[in-house]
Amino acid sequence: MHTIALLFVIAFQDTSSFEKHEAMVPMRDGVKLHTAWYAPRNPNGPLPIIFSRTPYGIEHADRAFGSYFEALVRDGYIFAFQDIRGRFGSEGKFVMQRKPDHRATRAGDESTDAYDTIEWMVHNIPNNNGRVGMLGISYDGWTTGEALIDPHPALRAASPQASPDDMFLNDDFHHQGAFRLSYGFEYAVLTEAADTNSAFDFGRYDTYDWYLELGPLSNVNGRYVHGKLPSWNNFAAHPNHDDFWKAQALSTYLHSTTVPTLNVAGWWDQEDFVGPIQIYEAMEPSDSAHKNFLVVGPWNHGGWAGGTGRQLGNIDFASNTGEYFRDSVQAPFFAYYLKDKGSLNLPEALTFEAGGNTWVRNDAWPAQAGVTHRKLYFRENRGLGFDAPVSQTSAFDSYVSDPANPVPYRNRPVQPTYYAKGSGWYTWLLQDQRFVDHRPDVLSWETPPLESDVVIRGAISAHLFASTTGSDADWVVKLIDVFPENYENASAPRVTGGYELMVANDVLRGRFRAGFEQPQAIVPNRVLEYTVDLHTQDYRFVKGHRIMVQVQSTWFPIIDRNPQTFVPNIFEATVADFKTATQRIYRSKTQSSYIELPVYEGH
Ligand code: PG9
Repeated sequence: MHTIALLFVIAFQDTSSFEKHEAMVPMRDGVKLHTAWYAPRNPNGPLPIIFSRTPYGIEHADRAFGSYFEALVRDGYIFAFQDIRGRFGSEGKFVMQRKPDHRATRAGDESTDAYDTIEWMVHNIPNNNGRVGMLGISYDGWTTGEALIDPHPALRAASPQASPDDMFLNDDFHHQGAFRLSYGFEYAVLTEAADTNSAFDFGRYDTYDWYLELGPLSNVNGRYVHGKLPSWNNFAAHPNHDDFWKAQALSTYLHSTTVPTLNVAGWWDQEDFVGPIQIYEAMEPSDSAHKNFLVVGPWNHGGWAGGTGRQLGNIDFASNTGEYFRDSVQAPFFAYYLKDKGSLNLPEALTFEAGGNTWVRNDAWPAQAGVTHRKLYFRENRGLGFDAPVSQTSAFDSYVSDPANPVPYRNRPVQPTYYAKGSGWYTWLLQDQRFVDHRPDVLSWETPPLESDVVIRGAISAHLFASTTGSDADWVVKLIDVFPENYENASAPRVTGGYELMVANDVLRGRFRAGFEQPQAIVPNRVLEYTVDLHTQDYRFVKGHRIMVQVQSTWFPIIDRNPQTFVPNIFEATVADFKTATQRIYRSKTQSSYIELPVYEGH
């Protein structure tokens, strides 16, 4: 393992107009946390404090003064940063997503640490106006969310951005019960192999082969990390949706919305897309004062923090969406609540409709107004259509899924996630899916070219009537926009005719079809209905494009290989448990697989 500097999307900027101060701030249990703040040299009066808490090291915190904070710097704030417990300059022990239950025992957690630090800052940082705003992306978004649990009264605005929520159901470590192998392993090494950031030395550029040669998951401890990574041990000890996972999820706690909150997500976030939306939804029922907002743009993980946000991967979104967010959403939000400046021009949910490339102001999310839920059916000859199949017989399409030859989740080479010289990780969700289209274990169904635009705005789900010859199976479903054969766009020259862009996608581990707490074996060859949550989207399939759905049973190595033989805990599966299986996807009148789409028909 070697030390790495985590590259965040933000560039260094001159901080000479600030005075830097540092302190070890005491928490309620005596642990001291390394805190730095930057105060403008010539303020025009007391200023609010913008505060971020991170496991990634605040020694380079001034990098945030690049584009991410540019508009905030213009408006005038004191900026404070803190290393969380057990990381970099802070005392105490790091625990991955430490659960917030220490208020009674007076031991510290991320929620009480935020509280205690805010209390200290408003009394010890000179020239502050008594108001604090918190923001951060991903882990720093999650620590921002933790501060919203019994918040300090001086916390007057918060923006948890790309924060994970329930890590068994979605986000970094699992999706619908399927373990995110490459991310889970590499992130545990990053944060737990040392007090600073580390990367696993694969000794290879393409990790696909490394993970395949790894074999069963028990070899991670057996061959490489020998029980030294607490998170890896927890993945193995908690293979179902138990209290361990529920106790870390922010949505378990956020049922009293008092602090104005700007939740931020990216449609193509490769790490924490669902979390922010679930946090927004958890806060909504108690938001009678209308202070809880959602913004979702055409971004990858944290993509709004730097650059213009006009392009992502090969795709062009026709305007500078990141700049728009920073200047016209984030900065006015904090100015309004922390400085009583300006007016708030935020709808309940601001979403970017990719494909049509416009911002949409929604009065609810998932959107309701003008939306009709329509079924898009799997049809004969690999077709898709809004008319239900008529065939009475048990019509199906079939493929063989082989765990020894799993479908790559992205175009190889699969560089290590945090590969310093550039990794395809950051934009894999936008890759042209033709790279797997003709594998025999990836089936596609598609509509004819659309005669008019189809706009989807809201919640999407796949309903597969499927059977397997095994006793467990993964069902990966991808909703795809197929560009016309004659497509040309000078702003997106790598999007060639027939490009297959994923619009929504996810995997369900079949053992969890009836609930995530108790896995159940599948009866071989029995046709069952599997519901795969494809979450929400705002997307325009433009006239002349086609809508495609792909189904497959491996997605490697982002998802570990399902042995396809039921074992109570896949972390304890042996080589002999991994077997090929024949999968059938049914499309008859009585067993009609479909995608439920929120079709927007308003004007
Ligand atoms: N996706 C990262 C993460 C957040 C929270 C827990 C674990 C991982 C991150 O980018 O911070």
